Amino acid sequence: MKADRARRRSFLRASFAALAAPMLTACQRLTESTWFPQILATGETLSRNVSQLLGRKAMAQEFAPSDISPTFRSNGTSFPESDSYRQLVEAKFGTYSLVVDGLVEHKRSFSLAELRALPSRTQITRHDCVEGWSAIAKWKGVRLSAILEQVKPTAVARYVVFHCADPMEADGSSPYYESIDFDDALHEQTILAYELNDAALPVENGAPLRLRVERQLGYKHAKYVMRIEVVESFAGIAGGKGGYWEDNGYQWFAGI
Ligand SMILES: Nc1nc2c(c(=O)[nH]1)N[C@H]1C(S)=C(S)[C@@H](COP(=O)(O)O)O[C@H]1N2
Ligand SMILES: [Mo]
Repeated sequence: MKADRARRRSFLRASFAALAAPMLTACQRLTESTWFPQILATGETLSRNVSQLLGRKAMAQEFAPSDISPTFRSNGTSFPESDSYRQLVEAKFGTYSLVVDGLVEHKRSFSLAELRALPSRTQITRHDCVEGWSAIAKWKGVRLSAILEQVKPTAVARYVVFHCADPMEADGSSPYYESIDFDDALHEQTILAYELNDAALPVENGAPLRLRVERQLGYKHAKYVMRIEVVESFAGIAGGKGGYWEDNGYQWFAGI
């Protein structure tokens, strides 16, 4: 039994290596950058099956303007309970800045104006929440790949972590957080949205900046993003599972 499982595992590992090498080369060509981390050569990805892996470059479905849902509800936090967030709202987010740090060559922060000046993308997509509701909306935001190009993740970087403004505990601790790998971080449809349905992103939907990672479930789409941290592992972050809901038992890879 044990030997059988070991054999199967080493077979999987060998097939994976054969698959990963050409894909990695393709990715590198795609992004034309030397900093592109070795996203596929990891044990973590072994836990996803091969069809999922091959599908990771695929685009999420996009819809027509006529498909947009009449309302886009708010779920989870609808107003972060902290003095610093309240001050941001009062200043109409003029004082907001996004901190980008961790395993990057150039740590820095970006004002909303600076983010708006970076390459953007507009997309009409469907949001699917595990609680059993979906809604189609139009999102506009800065491409996460454009931000990463500015800061240059180092060669050991594996994940991008989003730290949010909303505390999940009544005492003001445990801010919501989420993470994705570079496969998703560099995907064309992965944006930090500042507009919803052609208007400034409302507070209840994550103002001033929220993640859209269209091929994953709702809880991955971090709202109220204050800081992006590039890491090699989740070990030092909250419960260590890579996200608030993950620390509470949800899957880290929430592919739709
Ligand atoms: N910071 C933060 N991000 C979050 C949440 C949250 O409570 N706090 N809830 C998540 C869940 S479960 C969903 S379904 C979506 C809801 O986004 P919406 O409020 O724009 O509908 O945000 C996700 N991102
Ligand atoms: Mo959700």
